Amino acid sequence: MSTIIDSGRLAEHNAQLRAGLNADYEALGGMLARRGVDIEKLTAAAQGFAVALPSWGVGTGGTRFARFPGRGEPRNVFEKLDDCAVIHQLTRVTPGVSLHFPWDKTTDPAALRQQAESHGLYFDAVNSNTFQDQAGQEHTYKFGSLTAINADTRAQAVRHNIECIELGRVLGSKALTVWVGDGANFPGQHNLRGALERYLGSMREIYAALPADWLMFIEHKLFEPAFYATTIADWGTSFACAQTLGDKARCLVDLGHHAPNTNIEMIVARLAQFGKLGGFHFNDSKYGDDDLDSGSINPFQLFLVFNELADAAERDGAAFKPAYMLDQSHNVTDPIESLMNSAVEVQRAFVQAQLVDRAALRQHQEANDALQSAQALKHAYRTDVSAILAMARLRAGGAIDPVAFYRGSGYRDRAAEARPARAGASSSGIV
Ligand SMILES: [Mn+2]
Repeated sequence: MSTIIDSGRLAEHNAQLRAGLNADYEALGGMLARRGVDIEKLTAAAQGFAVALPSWGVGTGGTRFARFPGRGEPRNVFEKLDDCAVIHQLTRVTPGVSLHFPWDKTTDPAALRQQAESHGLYFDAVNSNTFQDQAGQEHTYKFGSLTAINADTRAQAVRHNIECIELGRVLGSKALTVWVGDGANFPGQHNLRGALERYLGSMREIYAALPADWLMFIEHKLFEPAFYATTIADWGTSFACAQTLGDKARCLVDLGHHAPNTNIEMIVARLAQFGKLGGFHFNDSKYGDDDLDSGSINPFQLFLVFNELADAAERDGAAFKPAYMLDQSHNVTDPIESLMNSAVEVQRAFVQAQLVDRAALRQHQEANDALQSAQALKHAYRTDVSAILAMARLRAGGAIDPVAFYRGSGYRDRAAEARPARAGASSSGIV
């Protein structure tokens, strides 16, 4: 496996922090043992966890108002993969990369796959894009894509999704994520039922093109760019469509795509119960689809989501395998640092959820003891599992402190030299 990070310097970094980590790990292990928990099992679980990177996340993001480009941004999908490799080499928790077409389209997908494999990376779900017009495209998506009134526009959007599947097959992906911004800005602009009927008609054609071992993820979003009525606005619509389309269609939960204060963990529980939870786009938000770093605003919500996932895993066993992906927009940070930190925060929530004493929780629930039930969750959530995460990284060949090592590595300086800024470079989406 090729490495972009100097392994000698990484060994030095880890050697400097090793004694402190050992002491913290031993202290935490002793505390957990008194609770009947084997720290080694948790560390092994942490090492087995993975969350995929969004290729569009390694470039600087933006808002509707402006984008302030960072230094050394990747200019094409091969450079994006290099940045993803750095994130994975240091955190050891992000072996998958989710691509977005046509932003990441290449004439040589086999070479792309080879580069990914040389970095120890694979391709997770591929994402289609019919929420903006592409150069040379015949029909505009201004008034919708898969739901467009114009049949030729719908056919063009369907063709694009099928092309994504074909590219994904060469790359080794096993899923297609479909998010459409289709909807109406004015009451009366759409026949609400008619728009969903057209969507289902288009999606049936895409579904029919899925290979036997592929899944299709339907991503809902409450609003934006449609501000009155988005066709796939909520999990109920997503669920109904997934049920209608068939077993390979599942629902994808992007944490930012809900109204403020929505009980997202309950949505997760519902979708898991009915076998339709396909996966996640992790991020965080305060007001809307803010695409902030995972765990930066509401880490307790992230923990509660993973608590439901742990419950589902216990009930459904190995068959329960949702896809975990990050989907964030980094406007004021180095995207590599944000993605490393966010991946670790998602892994943290996963490990904290393993700490919930489920037998005790069930007893409290059956005794209608609301206070102790809540405490059972809080007890797990309050446990600082940082030493477990660091030990998992160290044992897998990563960095004890990924951000500190990255800052000292000079990677961004080298990237800035090798990748001089040019107009219209990397596409950095906000999706
Ligand atoms: Mn998303």
